[in-house]
Amino acid sequence: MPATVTVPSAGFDYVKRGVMVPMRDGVKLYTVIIVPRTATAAKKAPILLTRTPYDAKTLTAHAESKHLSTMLQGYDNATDVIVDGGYIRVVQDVRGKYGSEGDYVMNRPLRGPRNPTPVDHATDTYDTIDYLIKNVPECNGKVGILGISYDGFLPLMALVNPHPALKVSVPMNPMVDGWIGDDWFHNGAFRQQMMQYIFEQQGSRSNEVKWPSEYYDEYEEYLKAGSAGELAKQRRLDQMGFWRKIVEHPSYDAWWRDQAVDKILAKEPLKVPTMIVHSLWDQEDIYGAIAVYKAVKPKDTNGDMVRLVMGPWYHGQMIQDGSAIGQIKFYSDTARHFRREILAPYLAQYLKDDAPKAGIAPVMAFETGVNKWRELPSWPPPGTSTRKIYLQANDKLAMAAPPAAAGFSEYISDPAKPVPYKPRPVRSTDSPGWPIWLCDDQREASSRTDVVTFTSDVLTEPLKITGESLVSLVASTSGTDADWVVKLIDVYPDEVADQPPMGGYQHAIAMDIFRGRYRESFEVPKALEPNKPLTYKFALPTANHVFLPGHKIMVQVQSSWFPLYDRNPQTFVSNIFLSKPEDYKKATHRVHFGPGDSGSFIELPVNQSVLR
Ligand code: PG9
Repeated sequence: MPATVTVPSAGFDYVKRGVMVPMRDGVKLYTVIIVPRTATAAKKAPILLTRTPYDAKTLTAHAESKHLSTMLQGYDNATDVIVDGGYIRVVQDVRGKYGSEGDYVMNRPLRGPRNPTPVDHATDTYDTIDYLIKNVPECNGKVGILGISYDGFLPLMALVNPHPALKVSVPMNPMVDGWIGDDWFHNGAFRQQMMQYIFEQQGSRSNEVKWPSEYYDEYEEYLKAGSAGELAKQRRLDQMGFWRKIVEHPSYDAWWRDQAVDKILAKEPLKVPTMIVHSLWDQEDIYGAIAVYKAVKPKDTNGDMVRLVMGPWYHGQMIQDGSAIGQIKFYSDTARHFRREILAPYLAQYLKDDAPKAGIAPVMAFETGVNKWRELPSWPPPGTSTRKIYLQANDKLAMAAPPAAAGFSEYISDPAKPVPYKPRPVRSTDSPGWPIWLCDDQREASSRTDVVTFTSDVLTEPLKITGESLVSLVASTSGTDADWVVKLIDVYPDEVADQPPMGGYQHAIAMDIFRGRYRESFEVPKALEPNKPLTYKFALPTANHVFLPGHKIMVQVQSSWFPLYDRNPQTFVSNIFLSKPEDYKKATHRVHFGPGDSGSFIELPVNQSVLR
């Protein structure tokens, strides 16, 4: 082997440099700077920056090709936009990961009570941009930041005291609030398949220490272990600081609230134009983008600072093929449309010296069911009003108020046989299994005895929903704690002419889980009174969907979603992470219905606007 190897670069259409960029505390961050030859000649190209904990070198080295378009293939590169736009591409490892110096803290909080150091992602972004505009001579002095997920959380952190050269930010599928509805918990139910992520992400600088497991099927692995805390003990996850924090903070206390990025940005002045990009079937961060939109939009008094894009995608699908998710087809490449017609002109407007105004509507939302992009003034759009749909006797679902008699549907929820969230074997790293599970056929669930279903008559008119459906579930348990999973489903007709296997498909439009102990307060859990009908109110993720004539609406209710969510022992314990095998008990669960609003219903954000 040669001591060093020289890669021939004659004919390459870019120049790549790897530099260590100094931060204000002396720590240096590994940064890949790729300058297209066109920019070398023109000396006026803008920079597109992505900061990442996922290895800058790999993200910019798909193949050491002559051509930038090949080299940037892979995770978190909107390759066509970057290459066709002639941007200087910069990808940087965050402190403590891969080539960067310093210590790594999971979603490092801003400086202050939760972070006693003088640095955070806002200062690191500021220092990086300052370095880039002074040390990349081909740059026109304008920088944009973009990224997906963790790399989408970072463009949001960049908005805190932003550098004046930061001209635009595009957070895509950002992780915003880890407790309410993004990666770590949903409404208090723990997403235990993230334990593996924590182990590998915090176990070593370059993720070379892997989660030790003898199981192929994670359903088996998590069930055998008992509680998430017990599995963590077996796998020595307690070595990782972030895991210890999670166990210390199972409820929504100040530790979580202080780090919620939407709450942070609500207090910051709006200085940088921002396009928030949301995936309607985001299996990882379905909460964050809309939460940030709600937090910052009221401050956008001139209407020129905030844009929201909603596409029919799984997590990160906007940089891939967006023609379908699993069986659900959209009949055009929605992701390519986003990149070409929305993202590219938007970035150009703010970053290029001579680009025209992009004229992107305040909200660009893909409407599923009719499969069309809509240009909207706001979200939810004008014309949205709530309409209740009631769970009723005989497995019925109807807008008409339920008849006078009260009643219930019941099932036994057995922690020894939790409801799988997707067909087994379950593997968190499975592709395409994991990315598409929110669109899996829900018939698997509806044929179980521990899932209750309520179905409407066949629709004769289209029904469009634009926004969050609000669940008002009246339910009881014979135990003292319980989880409630509520799913709003579009049931296809028995015959689908252009796609026969879709006959009768149960396509989930919005679903989420709520941990019963947080019914009265997210901060202070409380035991449930056995056998007492109690009301659980929570929002399902945003939808922009038309239930078409010939389809039916279905609501399913169940009490586990395993192994993604840890099992509720159904016996109240002070910390579910520490629950013991004997705490896990079968319980009888009842979903109640009744006259007026006394029973269970969902408030649908119905939109009357004309369908074209
Ligand atoms: N959803 C992933 C993540 C973000 C933030 C914290 C932990 C995980 C991701 O895809 O980056």
